[in-house]
Amino acid sequence: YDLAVIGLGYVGMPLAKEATAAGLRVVGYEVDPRKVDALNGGRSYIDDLTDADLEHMLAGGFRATLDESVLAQSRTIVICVPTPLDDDHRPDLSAVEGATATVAKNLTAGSLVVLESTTWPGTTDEVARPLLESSGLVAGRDFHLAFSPERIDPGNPKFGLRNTPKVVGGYTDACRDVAAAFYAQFIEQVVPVSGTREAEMAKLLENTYRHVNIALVNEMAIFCDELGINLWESIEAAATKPFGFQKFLPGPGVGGHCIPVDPSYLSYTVRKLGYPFRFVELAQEINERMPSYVVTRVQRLLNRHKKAVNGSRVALLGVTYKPDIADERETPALPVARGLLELGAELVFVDPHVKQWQVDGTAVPREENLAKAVAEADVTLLLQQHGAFDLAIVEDHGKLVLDTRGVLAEGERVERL
Ligand code: SAJ
Repeated sequence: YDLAVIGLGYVGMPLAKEATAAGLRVVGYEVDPRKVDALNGGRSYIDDLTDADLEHMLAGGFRATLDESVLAQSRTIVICVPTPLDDDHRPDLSAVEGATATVAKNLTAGSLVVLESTTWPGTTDEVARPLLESSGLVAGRDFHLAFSPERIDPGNPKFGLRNTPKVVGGYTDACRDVAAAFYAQFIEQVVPVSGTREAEMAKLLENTYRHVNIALVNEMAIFCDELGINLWESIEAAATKPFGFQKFLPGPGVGGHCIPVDPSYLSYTVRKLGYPFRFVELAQEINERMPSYVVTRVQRLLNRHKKAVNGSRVALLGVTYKPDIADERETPALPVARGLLELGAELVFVDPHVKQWQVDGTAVPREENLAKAVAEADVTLLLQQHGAFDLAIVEDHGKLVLDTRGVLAEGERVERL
């Protein structure tokens, strides 16, 4: 094979797709038999990969397999497995170590190994390389080793793998050049950097930048509410500045598997130097506090109308972490719901992408009909602006509404965060 992709998720599959479309012979290695069966059966479980895309890939020779020996028959091996946090909020590299150990058992001379998983600077050199060299082959001499961060943004209609510049750092300059040439076969722009750490750090910078800027506007939302200043307007006004300003919006908290997670990989590295990365730790504290702030705002809104949270019905609109996709990872809706339940609220949720939803094991009733949910609720809480939501219904029929996304027209019944 020209390429073996390890980890067939929302990062691995777009890579396999573009490489196959470029005429490369591609095989996907997975540890989950259900994924292998689904893919070889033409059933995609990836938001951005349709069954038609998959059929096309299969017709182009792509196959998924549980058989690790395919790695020994692949000139290039790219590792695209998750790098979550463990229960103590520390980097969990177990998937990367497992995948790399499997590669080491099947490593052949002259191959290229690339790590794409987001991780702390030094992982490729200090964790992956020793594991790979346990094969007896030496990085830079017998095989090439590189790091190239993934920049797949699920649901993004404009940017995909082909037209998103690809940063590449190598264990040696030759490693970098071989990896850059590999990606140049199907990605428009490759951005070589001097080492694997620079490539690892670029990714962490991208997402930490996003995380701290979201925390900035979240903290501003809190004091602007007390100052009686419409921050949403100020943000739109600031965004008219044609240079040097990027718009971020307050919200009920930060979800997903990138933005809340990646900065922890950076602060973990800095702490190894013996001091905190204060910016990130403060941003995490602010973003993690937003769900309870939202609960407080619901409480104040009800109280102003002589109601208590206890016994009130709250309609939660949108429980995913991002609009228009069915991904609930780290969704702030969960801690918001938990806080409201603790105060005795009665919840229903409305979300076209989520068929059933639980909070700590308790199922939250689902209301299919937005108008009904909004009309019957004492307060409606807009947490995610799904395109499917007819916002006029919320504005017109909501008894009381708290809009955490700044998309509704404010009025005596509708309040923004
Ligand atoms: N959020 C805010 N305010 C904002 C932006 C986001 O509260 O101004 C919240 C969202 O509601 C969400 C969380 O932050 O809960 C994360 O949102 P996101 O738009 O960053 O979405 P992600 O997690 O899918 O981030 C991905 C990242 N892509 C990669 O890591 C390859 C990120 O780097 C992209 O910038 C982002 O998509 C994007 O631009 O959509």
